[in-house]
Amino acid sequence: MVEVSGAETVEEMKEIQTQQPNLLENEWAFWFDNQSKPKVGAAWGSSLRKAFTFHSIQDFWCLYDRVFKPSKLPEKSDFHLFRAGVEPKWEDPACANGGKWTVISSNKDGLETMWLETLMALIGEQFEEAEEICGVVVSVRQRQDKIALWTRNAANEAVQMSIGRKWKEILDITDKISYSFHDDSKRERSTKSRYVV
Ligand code: MGP
Repeated sequence: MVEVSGAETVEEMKEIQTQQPNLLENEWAFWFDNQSKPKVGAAWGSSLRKAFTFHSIQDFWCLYDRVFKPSKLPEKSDFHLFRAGVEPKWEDPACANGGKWTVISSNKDGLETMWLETLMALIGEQFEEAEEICGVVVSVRQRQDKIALWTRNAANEAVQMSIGRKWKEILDITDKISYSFHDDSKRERSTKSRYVV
């Protein structure tokens, strides 16, 4: 058990622990996008919502446990965890010159585990190039579920390759993963892979 100075009883300790949240290095926000019942003619992003911003490990666990698990998502929906102040859109200045690494998942348990591992790596700032990372999106789809790690400077191949390698290590996967540029996605629906690791 973590020792809390100044506490003499368990009750006092619990009280102090609830008063002293373990602050994360950065503030993060959970978002969701439920596109399962799209409105006719609605623009992309019209169902995208910011849900909660948090700054402590306690709030993270509470939000994750109660809501932000892919198993709770209906088909055609996404959860996002992005740095506070960055919107999960190509149009956001932090994402505008960026791209994403994508991992495909063929089974729901694997998706759940990879999502949690990625969330913990982000809020725990496990990537050397942490500032390069905008956030992560989990997408539940009929064809195949996926997780995409969004980064800032797509053209910086060395940085993206390093992030891709580290992500695979965190997820403990050996299959190849690929990186696409948002700029390419804006131009055409099926985007080519720019980097593979
Ligand atoms: P996508 O991210 O390439 O794939 O977006 P998704 O949502 O996994 O696709 P699905 O078929 O599996 O559902 C698909 C389309 O959504 C793009 O071609 C765009 O038309 C639109 N879109 C997606 N994103 C992330 C953005 C965005 O950030 N901004 C805008 N304007 N449109 C987007």
